[in-house]
Amino acid sequence: MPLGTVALVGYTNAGKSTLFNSLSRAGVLVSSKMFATLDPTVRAVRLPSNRRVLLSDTVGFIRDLPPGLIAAFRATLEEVQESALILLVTDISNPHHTEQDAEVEKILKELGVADRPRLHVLNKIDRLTPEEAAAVNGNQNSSRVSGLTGEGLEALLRRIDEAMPVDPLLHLHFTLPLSNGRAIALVHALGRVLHSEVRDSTMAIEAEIPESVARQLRIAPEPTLA
Ligand SMILES: Nc1nc2c(ncn2[C@@H]2O[C@H](COP(=O)(O)OP(=O)(O)O)[C@@H](O)[C@H]2O)c(=O)[nH]1
Ligand SMILES: [Mg+2]
Repeated sequence: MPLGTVALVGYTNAGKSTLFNSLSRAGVLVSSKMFATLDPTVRAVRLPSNRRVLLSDTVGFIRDLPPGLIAAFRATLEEVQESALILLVTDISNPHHTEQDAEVEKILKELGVADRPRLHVLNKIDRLTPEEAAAVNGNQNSSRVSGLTGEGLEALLRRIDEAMPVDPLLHLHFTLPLSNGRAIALVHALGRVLHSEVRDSTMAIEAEIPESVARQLRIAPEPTLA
């Protein structure tokens, strides 16, 4: 059961947050409560194949970001850098969408993720006339959708399923500090916890978790005592 993180990126107003909400509804939200309290921009979503992925919303990409903001901006985009798959969301109804995508592309390069597996999401297809919509060429790496009406979302979820790299489950014993609620929630949402036990201020866990999650949380296997 391969797993990982899918990051939504795109210019401000492209419809990322709307898609974040409609995709997590369409994809059967899991562990919503656990995540809502920890990080409102990350949700676990089940794909048509039944595997789970984390979907991550990001702040808008704006033109000419002041240099002073770049550090803060980078920090919020850590999720993008650690993602297995990037969804580049375009407002296809905006006459400047080509320019906007070029700006986003620059930032993806800056973040060092220009080569990350990617799907292009042509959003707001509902705002086009049938003639305009027909002229928008979808291809293997692009999906025409409307985050507002839900059109194309099931097909997009299937694309995501196909595009996610294989991410094997590892059977690990490890401990996490109880103060690291985010990590504990991640392990429970994306892995299969076989045993857990609170010891002082840590949680000792035996679980099957995806390799990507182990890497992200820097969980190293602990020698099991014979
Ligand atoms: N017509 C239409 N409007 C949309 C669609 N997706 C988003 N919007 C609208 O576009 C605006 C920006 O959406 P939002 O999700 O906040 O964009 P973000 O800045 O990329 O997160 C909002 O007014 C949304 O209601 C869509 O598929 N169709
Ligand atoms: Mg948003």
